[in-house]
Amino acid sequence: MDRLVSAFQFERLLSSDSQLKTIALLGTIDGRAAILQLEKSHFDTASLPRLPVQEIREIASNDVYHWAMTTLQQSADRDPAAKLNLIYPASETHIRKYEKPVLHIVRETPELYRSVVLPYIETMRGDVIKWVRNILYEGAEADRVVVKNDDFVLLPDMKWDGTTLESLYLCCIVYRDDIASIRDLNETHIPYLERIAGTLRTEIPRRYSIAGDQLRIFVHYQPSYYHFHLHVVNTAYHGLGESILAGRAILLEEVIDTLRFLGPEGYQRRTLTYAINESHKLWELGLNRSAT
Ligand code: M7G
Repeated sequence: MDRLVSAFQFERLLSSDSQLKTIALLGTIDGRAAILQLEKSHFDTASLPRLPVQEIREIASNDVYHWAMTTLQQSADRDPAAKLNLIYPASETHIRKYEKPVLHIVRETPELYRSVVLPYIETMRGDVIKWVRNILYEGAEADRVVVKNDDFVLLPDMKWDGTTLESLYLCCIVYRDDIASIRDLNETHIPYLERIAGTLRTEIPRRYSIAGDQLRIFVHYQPSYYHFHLHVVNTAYHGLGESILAGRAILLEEVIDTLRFLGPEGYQRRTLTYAINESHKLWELGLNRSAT
């Protein structure tokens, strides 16, 4: 990875978010597209009472108030300055995903799902989810797995630094490959989903000091990857931007209860209202005609 990062040739800024303290850069490595994302780290309170403050440039003082800019003592093992994500080689879909979003609320009717979204999902179910198969069957990230059973593998999400409990973010990937998104769920899946929810809420507190009811368990619609998976995040954590907002995230228990009312057709009966990025392929494929 060190070699890849040093070979990264900057091309343009894809996005920057002052609230999330992230930037995503597009560049090339050995002539192929690469995305480098940096996210400034949270403070490591475990190192207190040692103060990490290094250089200080005072801005002003007034009465009992003093403020300044500072640098921090940092090292990649303890107190890292930032978390780095590299996607290489990056596809056109990756580039669209990391570009500054321009979001529109769309209403996806059952008809639009069948005519526009389903054919798109079919095209997305190939190599793009290689990383999922690697985790399920090839032992990728095996040393980080939190729970593995007949239903799923639970492991730290790529978005998490793996240590800060406040921003705990786990990804639960199921073994079933017949559920691309919530659109494939119906009432027959209720016991299955209840079992998963129950296991997550009892097993995670055994491994992290967090209560079962402090876990926000949700799915995305649209997800980026069409193999059923759940996001599991500390309820105290809000620094996830669009990923956790209404219009993208749907709580697992809400999904289960909705299924009780939808009958055998399940989610394919619903009109789903959500936010979609203008740069998402589905926007130009037809969702632009369904904006509210
Ligand atoms: P999503 O709802 O399909 O899309 O979630 P999103 O990425 O727009 O949220 C997929 C989830 O899987 C995200 O939370 C990703 O951060 C996470 N993820 C993606 N990849 C490629 C990996 C990976 O290779 N390893 C792990 N542990 N998590 C990943």
